Amino acid sequence: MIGEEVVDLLDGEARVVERLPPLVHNADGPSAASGPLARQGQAAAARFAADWLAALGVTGGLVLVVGGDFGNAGGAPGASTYLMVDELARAVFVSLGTEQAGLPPSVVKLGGGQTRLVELLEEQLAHREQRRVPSVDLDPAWVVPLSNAHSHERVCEALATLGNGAAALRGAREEDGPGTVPMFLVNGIYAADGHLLPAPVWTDLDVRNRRSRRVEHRWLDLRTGVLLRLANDETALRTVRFVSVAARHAMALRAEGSPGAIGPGHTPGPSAPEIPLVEQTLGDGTDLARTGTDAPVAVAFRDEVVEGEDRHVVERLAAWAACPDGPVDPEQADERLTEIRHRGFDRLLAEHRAAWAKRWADAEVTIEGDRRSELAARFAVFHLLSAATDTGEAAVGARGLTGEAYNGHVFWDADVFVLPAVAAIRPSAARAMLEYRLRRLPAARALARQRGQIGARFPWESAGDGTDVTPRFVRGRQHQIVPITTGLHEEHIVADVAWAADHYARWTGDAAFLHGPGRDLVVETARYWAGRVRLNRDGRGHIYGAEGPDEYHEVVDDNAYTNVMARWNLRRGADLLAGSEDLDGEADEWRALADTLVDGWDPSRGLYEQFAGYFDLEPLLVAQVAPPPMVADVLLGARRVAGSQIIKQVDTMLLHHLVPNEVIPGSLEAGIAFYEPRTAHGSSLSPAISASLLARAGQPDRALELFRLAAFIDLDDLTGTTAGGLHLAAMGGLWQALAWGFLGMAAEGDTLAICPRLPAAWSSLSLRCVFRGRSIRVRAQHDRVSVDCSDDLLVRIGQGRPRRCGPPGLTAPLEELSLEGARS
Ligand code: IFM
Repeated sequence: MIGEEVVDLLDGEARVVERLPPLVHNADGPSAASGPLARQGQAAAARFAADWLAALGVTGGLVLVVGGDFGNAGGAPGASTYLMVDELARAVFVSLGTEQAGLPPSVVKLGGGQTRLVELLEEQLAHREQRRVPSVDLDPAWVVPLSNAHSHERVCEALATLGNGAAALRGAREEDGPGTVPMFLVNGIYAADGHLLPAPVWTDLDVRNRRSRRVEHRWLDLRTGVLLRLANDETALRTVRFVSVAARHAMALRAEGSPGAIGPGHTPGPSAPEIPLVEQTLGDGTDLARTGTDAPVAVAFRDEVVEGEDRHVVERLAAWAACPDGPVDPEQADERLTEIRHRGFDRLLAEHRAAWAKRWADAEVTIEGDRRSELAARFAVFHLLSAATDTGEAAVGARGLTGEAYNGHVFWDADVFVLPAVAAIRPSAARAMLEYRLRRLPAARALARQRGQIGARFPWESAGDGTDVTPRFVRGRQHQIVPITTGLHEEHIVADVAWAADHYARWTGDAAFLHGPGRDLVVETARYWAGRVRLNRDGRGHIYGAEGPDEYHEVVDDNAYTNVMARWNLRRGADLLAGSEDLDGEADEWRALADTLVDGWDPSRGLYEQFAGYFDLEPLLVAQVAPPPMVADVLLGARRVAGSQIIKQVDTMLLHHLVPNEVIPGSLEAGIAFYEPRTAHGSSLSPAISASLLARAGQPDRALELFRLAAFIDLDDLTGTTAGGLHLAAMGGLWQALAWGFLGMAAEGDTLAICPRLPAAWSSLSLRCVFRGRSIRVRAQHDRVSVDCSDDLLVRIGQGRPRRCGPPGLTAPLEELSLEGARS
C-alpha cells in the first residue's frame, strides 16, 4: 500500500520527507490493523507527521498526502483517518489506489499506484529546477490579506513589512506604481540629522503589461514570515519574498510570470530621492548599491533568470552589510551574498520557515470564539518578534523599522510597552533592547549634567548616539510653529528605563543582569531623581515642571505618574545599592527621600490626582465630545483641552499596571471609574492598557471593547497614521492586555501568578511564552485554567497557594471566590 509517505510542498514542489512510522501502531502488530485501535494508531501517526512538519514551518496547506484505501479498508476506516486530523485540515489528499469502498469527497482520485507517485514527485522536482515560486499555506488564522486600493498602498506596505530585527523591508510591490514607496531600513543606522537612513531598495523588478492591480491578491503569512503576491491576469505574476530570520543578512525574492511580463531589469533606489545612489555592477553580475560613497549600508544582490516556454522566473538573493560609525566596506555585502548564494533560495527558505516555527513555539496566541481578534493578536506578536534582534543592541523605535514616522527614534514605547512582551516571547531580544540603553548611559549622564543634574537622564527621543533628538517644534496646519515640550519635560522616561531593566530581570530571572551590567540603569536613574526632587519646607518632596504621559497637559507640578515612578526608582535603586559599604548612606537618603514624595493620593475622593490642580479643571468627559479614539486637542483646541479633565492617554492609571505595589490597595476600580471616561485614547499607546486594567478590575467585556480598539489600530488604520509605520507600543500593550489583563499573569518572585478574566465572547485564551527559562503555555477557559511547562515551575492560581507544576503541567478549576479581588 502506498500511503505511508507524507510529502511536503516546500517551495511548490513535493518531496517525500520521511517514511512514517507504521500507521497501525499497537502492541498486537499488523494483524490488529482494523477497529478503533487501528484508527487511533493512524491518527497518531498522522499527527506525528503533521507536528514534525509544522516544527519545520511546513503546515497543512503545504502538505500533500498521497495514499490509497482512503475509503473503508476491511470494514474499518482506511487512510481517511488522516482527514480527521485537524493539523492536516488544509492538506491536499490524493488517492493513487483502487478505492473499492469509494472515496470521501475531499480526496482527489488519481489512481496509477506507485508509477503515478513517481510522476508526481518528478513534477515537483521539475518545479524546483525551474525555480517556481513556492506556495504559502493560506490558513485564514495566520494570513493577513492586503487591500489593493491605491489609497491603502502605503498602509499595506507598513502592514506587510518583513524584518528580522536587524533589517526590514516594507511590503511595497516590486514595480513602481501609484502610492508605492519602497523602503529598506537597517536597525541602528541613522543619518547625521538623527533620522533612520533609508538603505538601497533591492526589490525593484521590471513588471510589464499590468492592466490593473485590482486583479491581484497579496497575503502576509504570519506563520512563516513571507509575503505572497498573485495576479489573476495574463501576466500570471506571482512573487514571494522574505527577510531571513535564520540568516541575519540574507533576503530573497522570487518572481514568475508569462514571458514578457517580468524582466530582471531593475533600477534600485533609496526610498528618499534626495539621497544619491552609488551603484556598481561587478563582473559576475552582482549589483552593489550604497546610498553615497561613504554610506554606512551596502546591499549586494544578484539575479538568476530562468526563461521557460510559458513562464519566466527571476530569482534574486540579496545581502546587506552595515557599519553605524562610518562607511561600510561594500565588499562585506558581496562576501555575504556569495555565502547566501551558496546556500541557495530553497535552503534559505526552509531555514527561515523552521526559524519562524521555533519563534512561534514560544509566542503563539490562540483565542477561541473570536478569530478576528486572534488574527490581530498574532499580527501584533509577529511584528513584536520582528522588531528586535537577539544579539548586540536593538534600537526599537516607536514604529520599529516599519516606516519613517518619528524618524525611527526610540521613546518610552520601547521600555514600557514593547519590552515586557518581548521579554516573555523572546527574552534574548529584550536583553538586546536593554543593551541599547546600557550603551547610551554615558550620553544620559552627559544630558543630566547639561541640565544641571546628577545621575543619568535618558532623553525623551534618542537615535544612534543617545543624545536628545526630540524636535523642539513642528509646523501646524497653517504652517505656524508649534513648540514641542516633551523633550524638555517628559522626564518619566528616566524611571521607565529603570523599570524595564527591573521588569526584564524579574520576568526572566536574569538576576545577574540587574546586579551586573544592568545595575546602573536603575542606580544612575535613581541618582537623577535624588537630585531632581525638591524638598519643601513642609518636608514633602515635589517634582515641579514635568510632563506626564498625558501630553494634553504639558508642564505640570507633581504629575502622579512621574512622582510615583520616581519613588519606585529611588527605592529600587536603594535596594541595589544596599550592601555596597561606601554607598549605603546614599541608599538610606534615597529611601527617606522616596517616602517624602507627593503622590497625588486624595483620601477624601479615594483617587490619585493626576497632577496638582487637575481636579479643579473643567470636568469635561470624552463622551460629551466624540467617541474614542479622539484627537481632542484637534477637535477642541489645545487650550480648551488643557483647561479640561480630558486626558490624551492612560496616565495615572498606568501606575496600577506597572507598579501595583506602589499604589493604595483597592484603588484600581475607583481609579478606572473616574479616569476612563476622561481618557480620549488619542495616543495608540493607551487603549490596550485600559483593556488590561479593566480586565483585572473584573470588567472583561468592557475590556474587550478597548482591546479591539488597540488590536485594529493598524489593521484598520484607525488613526490614519499607519502609512508612516506600525504602532509597536500598541502591539506590546496588546500582548500585555492578554497576559496581564485577561490571563492575570504576574511574576511573583519565582512564582507565576495567574488570575484569568475572560470576556463572554471568548471561550478560551491561550498564550505561549517563556517565564524564568521555562517554555510555558497558559490556557484559560471560563471554568478552568491549565498550564503546560517545560520544566518545574511554581504556579499560583487566583488567591490560592503557590503549587509546584512539573511537565506536562496542571489543570485547575476556577472557583469564583478564589479569584475575587485577587489583584485589584
Ligand atoms: O511615546 C509616545 C507618546 O506617549 C505619545 N505620542 C507618541 C509617542 C511615540 O509613540
